[in-house]
Amino acid sequence: MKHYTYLIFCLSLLMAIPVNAAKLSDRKATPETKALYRQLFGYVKNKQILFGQQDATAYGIGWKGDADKSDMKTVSGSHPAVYGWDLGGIEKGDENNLDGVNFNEMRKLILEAYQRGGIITISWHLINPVSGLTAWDNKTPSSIDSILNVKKYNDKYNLFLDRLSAFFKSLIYEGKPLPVIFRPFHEHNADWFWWGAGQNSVESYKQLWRYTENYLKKTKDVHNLIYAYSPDKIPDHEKYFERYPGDEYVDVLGFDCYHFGGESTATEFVAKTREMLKYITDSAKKRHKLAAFTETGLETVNQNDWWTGVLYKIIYDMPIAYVLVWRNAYDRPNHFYGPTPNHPTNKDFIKFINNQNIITGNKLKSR
Ligand code: BMA
Repeated sequence: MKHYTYLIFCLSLLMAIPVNAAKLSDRKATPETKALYRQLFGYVKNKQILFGQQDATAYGIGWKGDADKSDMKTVSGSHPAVYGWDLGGIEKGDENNLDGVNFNEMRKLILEAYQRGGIITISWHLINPVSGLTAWDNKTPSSIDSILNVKKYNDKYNLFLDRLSAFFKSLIYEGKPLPVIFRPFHEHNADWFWWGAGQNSVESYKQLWRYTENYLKKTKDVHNLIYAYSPDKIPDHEKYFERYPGDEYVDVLGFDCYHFGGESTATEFVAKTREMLKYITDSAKKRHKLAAFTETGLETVNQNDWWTGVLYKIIYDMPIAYVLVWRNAYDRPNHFYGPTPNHPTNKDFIKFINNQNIITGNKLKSR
C-alpha cells in the first residue's frame, strides 16, 4: 500500500470508532457533576424526558414556604423531576431572591430536592453592575464592554461572581458540592435583559460568557456546574449559534420558548417549536452535547388540552433531557405555568405525566 492510501485507510478506521462520552466544559468537574451529565445522556438514550418547574417547592397558588409541598404534588401526587431556581439578588448580598425566596430556604429546598433524586437547574436574573438597575435594564448600551473594560465595573462584577460562587459552593450534600445545571445570561438574543442583543455586540456577549465561566472555574474553583446556553425563540434557526461562546464553554444546548395566545396559535406554536428543537437536538448530537427545552409554558394554561395537545406534541419524540415550565407566582394570580389545584386542565396534566417517557419526581430513585 502506498503511504497515502495507508493513511486514508487508518483514518477511515478511526472515523468508524464511535466518539466516546461527551466531556464537560469544566475539565475539573467533580465526579458527581460528571455522573449527572452521564445520567442525563442516559435519559435521552432511553427516549425519556424529565419534567421540571421553576420554584416548584418554594411557593405556589395561595401558599409559600410550606414543607414538602408543590402545586404539582397537590395535583398529581408527585413533585417535578427537575427543580429550577433563580439566584437574582445574590449578587447584591440580599437575603431573598428577586421573587422573595430566602436564599437559606432555597439552599434547604435544593438539598431536599437532590436527596429525592431531583435535578437542579439555576438561572440568574442579576442586576446590571453598570447602572445598578434590574436585569431588565435595556437602556444602558454596551454594559458588557463596561464590565469587561472599566475597572470599577469589573471589580463590581467580580464581587457579584464571588457571591454567586459562595452559593454554589455552599450546596453541600454528604460532604460534597451537589451538581447544578447553571444557565446564565439566558434569552440573550432578545433585547429585554441588559446582556441582550439589543444592547451588546455578538463578540461582547461571547466574551462575557467566557470571562464568567473562567472566573468561576479558575479563580473561584467552582467545579459543580454543567453550563447551559439558552436563547429565546429565533425566527430562523441559523441564528441559534450566533452568540454561542463555543463548544468548550457549553454543555447543554437549551431553548426558551413560550406559547402566547392559547388555542388560536397552538398549531403554529407546535410546528415552529418542533422545527427549532429538531435543529437544536441534531446540533447537540453532532457536537456531543445535551439538548433541553429550558423554559416554556402558557401563562394560566388557558387551553384545555395544553399538556397533551401542545406540550407533549412538541416534545414526545425529541431527544431532549428535560422540559421546564416557569413558576406559579404566589402574589400574581395570573402568572402561573404549572398545574394548580382545581384547574380545568388537571386531568390533561395527569394524562401528560402518565406517558411512559415523561419522568416526574416520583419516578426517580432517591439518593
Ligand atoms: C419572569 C417573571 C418574573 C420573575 C422572573 C425571575 O419570567 O416570572 O416575575 O421575577 O421571571 O424569576
